[in-house]
Amino acid sequence: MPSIDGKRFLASLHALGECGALEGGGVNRLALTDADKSGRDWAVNRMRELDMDVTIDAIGNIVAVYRGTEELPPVMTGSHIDTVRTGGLYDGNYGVLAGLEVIATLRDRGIRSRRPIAVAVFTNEEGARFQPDMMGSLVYVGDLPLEQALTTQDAEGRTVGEELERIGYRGHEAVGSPRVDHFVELHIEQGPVLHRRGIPVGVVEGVQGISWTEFTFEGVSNHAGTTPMELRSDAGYVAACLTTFAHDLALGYGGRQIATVGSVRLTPNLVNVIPNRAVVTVDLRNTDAQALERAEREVLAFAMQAAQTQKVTCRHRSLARFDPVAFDASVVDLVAREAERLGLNVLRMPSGAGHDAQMLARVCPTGMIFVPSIDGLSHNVREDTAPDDLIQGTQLLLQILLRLANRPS
Ligand code: HGY
Ligand code: MN
Ligand code: MN
Repeated sequence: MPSIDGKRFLASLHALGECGALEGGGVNRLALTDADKSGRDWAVNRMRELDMDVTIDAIGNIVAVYRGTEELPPVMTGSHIDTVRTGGLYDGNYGVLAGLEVIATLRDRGIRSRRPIAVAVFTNEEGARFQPDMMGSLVYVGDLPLEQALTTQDAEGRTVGEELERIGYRGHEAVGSPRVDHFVELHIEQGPVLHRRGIPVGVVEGVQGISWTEFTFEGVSNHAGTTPMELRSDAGYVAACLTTFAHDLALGYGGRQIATVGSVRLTPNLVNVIPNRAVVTVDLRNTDAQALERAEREVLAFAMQAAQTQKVTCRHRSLARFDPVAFDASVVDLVAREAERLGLNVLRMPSGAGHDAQMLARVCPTGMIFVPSIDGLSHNVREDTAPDDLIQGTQLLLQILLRLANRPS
């Protein structure tokens, strides 16, 4: 098996990290911003340098194909290069650049596998600006109508379609092409498990369920100094109650239940005005589908009750909802086998984060490989992974892609 060029690969991570680089470290490449465009341009340019056939589809997914010796559906890898506002160098970027390093290694040696190998950059995996997350891959597999995705708005009212047009990535290729033979995504764990246990490879068995809900509470703005407590309709207070309720509910459930209130927007957001409006997001996740549904019901019931007590109205809408996903057992076993062939210790585990792989799993045999995140940090500018782990993970990806691309049937 050919060995990747670790130095070249690490340099590519830092080169892409220049696109949308934040002062003091980290990256801000929110989906479809100019920074995302600069990252996309960098990736497309690299794909073309590697003589790959690059297509851009109607939702902006970029698919680059390294031709095989036979015209067959490609084995695909890839991930995303959009980030959260306080992103790191590796979330998503690692999987895309590792895929390109695999191609560069094969090309250096003039190796052509039987099946083509594709590297994909999926649009708006993060869902930080436009919801749901994994938007591009969900459209790619046909489970989110293209029109619905294109008309999705951000908080300022700009649509996905307009922003794709503006950055020059509203492609003409029909979504979902090419049809994919297998999909394998390499990603950092983004949690503490592998690093804490000193294990270099996570064999990902699936992804936990994800539920994002936006609550809008509306009360009455009033003077902070003259309004007696019993006369208030304080939307901000209901938002605070919901925040602590969701947190305590997750602690009470135990197991893998987690809850996050990541965004609270108060209006008019002034020190001496009782807020008349609060828009709150609640992110609930669990590997257990029933427990997740129960948590959703309890959070909704509490929100309605708390609003009523404060004489505040409550509206809610789902921003994203995905059931737990199990990856294809044969791909999961292949990841474990190839890691062991490299003499690497492995741990079979679920993914806490959502990934494009959970969407590709709807249309082809799919699996994921994790490498450790130092101190489990991610969605944080200090996100970091040891260079050896990054290189080992890429070498493992190369072996798995070649096994799949060269298999006889
Ligand atoms: O939210 C997630 O799990 C992913 O980062 N989109
Ligand atoms: Mn990611
Ligand atoms: Mn992420």
